[in-house]
Amino acid sequence: MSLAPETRSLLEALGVDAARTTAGTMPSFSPVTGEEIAALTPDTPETAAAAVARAKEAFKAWRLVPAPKRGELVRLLGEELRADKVALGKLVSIEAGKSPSEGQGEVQEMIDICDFAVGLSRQLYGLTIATERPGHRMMETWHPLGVVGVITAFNFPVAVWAWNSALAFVCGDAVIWKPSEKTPLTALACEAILARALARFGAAPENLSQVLIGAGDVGNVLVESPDVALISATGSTRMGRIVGPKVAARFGRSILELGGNNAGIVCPSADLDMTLRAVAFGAMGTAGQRCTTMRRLFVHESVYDALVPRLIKAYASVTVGNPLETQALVGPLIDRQAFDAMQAALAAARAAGGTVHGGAREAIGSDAAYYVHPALVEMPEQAGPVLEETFAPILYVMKYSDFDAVLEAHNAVGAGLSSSIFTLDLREMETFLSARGSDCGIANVNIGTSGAEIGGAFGGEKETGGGRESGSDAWKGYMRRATNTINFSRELPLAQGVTFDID
Ligand code: UN1
Repeated sequence: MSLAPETRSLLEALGVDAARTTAGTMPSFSPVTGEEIAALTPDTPETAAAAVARAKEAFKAWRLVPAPKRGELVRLLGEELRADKVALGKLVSIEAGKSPSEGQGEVQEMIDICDFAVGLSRQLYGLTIATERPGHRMMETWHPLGVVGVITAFNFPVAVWAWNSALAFVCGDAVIWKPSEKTPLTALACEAILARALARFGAAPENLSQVLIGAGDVGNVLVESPDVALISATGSTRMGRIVGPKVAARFGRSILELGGNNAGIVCPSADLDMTLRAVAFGAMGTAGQRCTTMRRLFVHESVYDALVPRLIKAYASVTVGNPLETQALVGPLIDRQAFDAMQAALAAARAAGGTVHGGAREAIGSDAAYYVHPALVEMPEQAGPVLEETFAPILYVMKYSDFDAVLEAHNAVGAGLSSSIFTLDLREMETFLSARGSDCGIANVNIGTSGAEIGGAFGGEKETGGGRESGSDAWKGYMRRATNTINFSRELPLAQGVTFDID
């Protein structure tokens, strides 16, 4: 089966100009078959700089459009996404290797954030604050911020753009998107879908949204440009260590959504049937390539033998296969590099005393596609590769006996994105959610670590970067706040009782 013609007709149906995907020097591969499906013309640092200049102009006009009117553009984007949900979801499956259900789930996440942002466009509230001076009023105003540079990873090739763009548009910002070089086609498809919404909207400035195709050198222009007010970057902690300091050095703003090393704790009272299903999806779903994937599991010694053998069985029976041709729950890894990293982690786990179940490559399709059976590794302790994020389906399982000690072990890794506790015990649950509990940005009870809804703020602490995207008040990161004090009296009282009388 050759995916190239199928991809081309899908791109055509989505409205992407074929000439942009066939004539270039930058190949694009599908992890489903490993074959080359497109050849694109990459941007250069020069074209990226020109995009920044154009975005700056677009921002100047867009910031003056009333926010609820800006919301109308996002409402239309949501409509276009609804119309193209199946096609875009399929392209996500081709380019990122997701199952059809997960590919479409990702587009649904885009639709959800559009709906959220439309409502938000009438709720960009500031506070009115009591002042200590008579005849004065103090308030906060939220203004558009500027040009937002969005850098995204291959694993959520479209949803993360939508989280950022839907909010940025209603907040009055212009967007430049640098998608992963592993998933340029879905980015071009989003650009085409947005173009339809913009055409219907009619009144948006040119270049409100631009896409830059290319590698790190192109993204670096956004990172270093003083004209890009906010960098919202999703990817590895390694990437964040490069991007974060560069943006900070120019006093830019950043929202970093980096690695996760997410854990679950299974307590004595846990509903084991439910826990089993939650762990299976959390650890094996999306072939372990979510930043929220469950990577560590602490199981209380009293339920270890009731749960872990069942989990090992579930691992053995999970279906791995071509997401376009089968109903398999687990699709391919993104590329060879991911496969090599997984095998290296498994070797290190063995060396550290781990017992590995699964993890072998499966001969599916051509040699250039990397399908693996998910691995469950029973570890004697949390050491070696367990402390690091490996972007592959490996779940390290450890036994615990003491609740306080397991909380400490839970937090004893660099990343701090997502976490779960499985318990029916109120004390354990509340402790896990308390100040001395999980130190992650997401802490769940009786559900897995992945699959967050868009309504909550998404992101995490420590090496996860501290940024928050998506719901709640994450929009504040995309606007600038002004504190206004207004004197409507005939006097000029100074704050803090200071006097400064001139004749
Ligand atoms: C990511 O992996 O970068 O919570 C994002 C989840 C999804 C988003 C994941 N809603 O798993």
